[in-house]
Amino acid sequence: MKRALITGITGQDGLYLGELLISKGYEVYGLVRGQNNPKLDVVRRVLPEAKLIFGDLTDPSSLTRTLNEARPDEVYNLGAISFVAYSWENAGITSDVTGKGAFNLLEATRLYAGDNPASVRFYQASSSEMFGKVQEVPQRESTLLWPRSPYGVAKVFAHYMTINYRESYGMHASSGVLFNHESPRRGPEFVTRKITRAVARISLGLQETVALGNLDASRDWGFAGDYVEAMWLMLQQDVADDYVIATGETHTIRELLDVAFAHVGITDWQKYVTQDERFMRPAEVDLLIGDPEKARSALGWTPRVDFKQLVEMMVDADLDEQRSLAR
Ligand code: NAP
Ligand code: F7E
Repeated sequence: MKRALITGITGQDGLYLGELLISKGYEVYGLVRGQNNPKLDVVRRVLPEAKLIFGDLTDPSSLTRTLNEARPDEVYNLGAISFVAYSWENAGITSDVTGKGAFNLLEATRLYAGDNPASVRFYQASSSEMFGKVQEVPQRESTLLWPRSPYGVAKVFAHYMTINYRESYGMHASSGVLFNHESPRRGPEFVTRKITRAVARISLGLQETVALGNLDASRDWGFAGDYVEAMWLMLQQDVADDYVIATGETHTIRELLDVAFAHVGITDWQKYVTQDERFMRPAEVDLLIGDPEKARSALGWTPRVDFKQLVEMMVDADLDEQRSLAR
């Protein structure tokens, strides 16, 4: 039985990856931070088989203890402060967790692996946010990075540190440059879920309007359930490498609004949407569209859920949730 350690197991991807690995017969260990973490109940319900260990990416000794207890064959570093807008207001802690936290885990894993650094496979959750002010369209593995947020800068540090540990110590360390991926488990602060939840509530008469920021940004949105398969595939390769994971399609926030509102029979969504300066960013990433060709040819990975299916799945889940809350 293979053993895997997941940091960020309480997050969207952590839950999907935990389910995938358990379905493949892995013994799954999850790092959980904080005293009385409010997401513990969700993890215990979705992943009753997972063994949870308390620690924090900013606390190296807790990572050493976690590795000794979990004795993993594979380490998936999904833990991060991941909300881009928050990262301007909290750049220090974002650097500590999202950037230096990855280094802390790489170093703890290297020391844990001892004489055979490649014996423990390592996945780093890199991000399309690293492309920022994009230097090439579509973005691929070789595209120059130009981050536009403290979060993006922290991810660039973690990305290059992962490559450096591979090149310096021969670690089997891979970095997945994942474009935006969403699901009904997405945090409500991200634009997809904010919209699908508001659409559900507006259609049920529970909310009148939703306030948003920039409606013209374009994102390459995929389904989180598809993307965690790519993470696992990367660690099954003989040689570690970096891969862009994306759908190859891009859509604006306006298109997202079209599809989400149309799903509940509303075509004139403009009267339900206001724009608010508070949701504008100091520096925006205008256009993201990834080229997933390397992942397709080397890993055999392709996304299964398209944009419309994704948005409709999220609206349906929010309708169910809102109806059950109203009961
Ligand atoms: P998420 O839902 O925000 O989950 C982040 C996870 O990190 C949570 O489990 C959180 O724990 C944990 N965490 C935060 N601070 C920590 C700390 N100090 N020590 C240990 N764990 C900590 O993010 P996600 O959408 O699942 O994304 C997973 C990873 O992929 C993240 O690294 C994210 O930056 C990256 N990524 C995401 C996307 C995307 O579109 N979703 C795209 C590219 C890359 P708590 O529950 O305790 O807060
Ligand atoms: O914003 C615009 C906003 O917060 C998407 C994270 O998972 O993906 C995610 O980062 C776009 C931006 O995601 C609102 O300005 C408009 O252009 O959903 P988001 P993100 O910033 O792309 C990357 C790949 C990650 O790695 C991150 O961890 O939507 N937008 N109005 C808005 N965004 C939000 N949140 N709220 C609004 O009201």
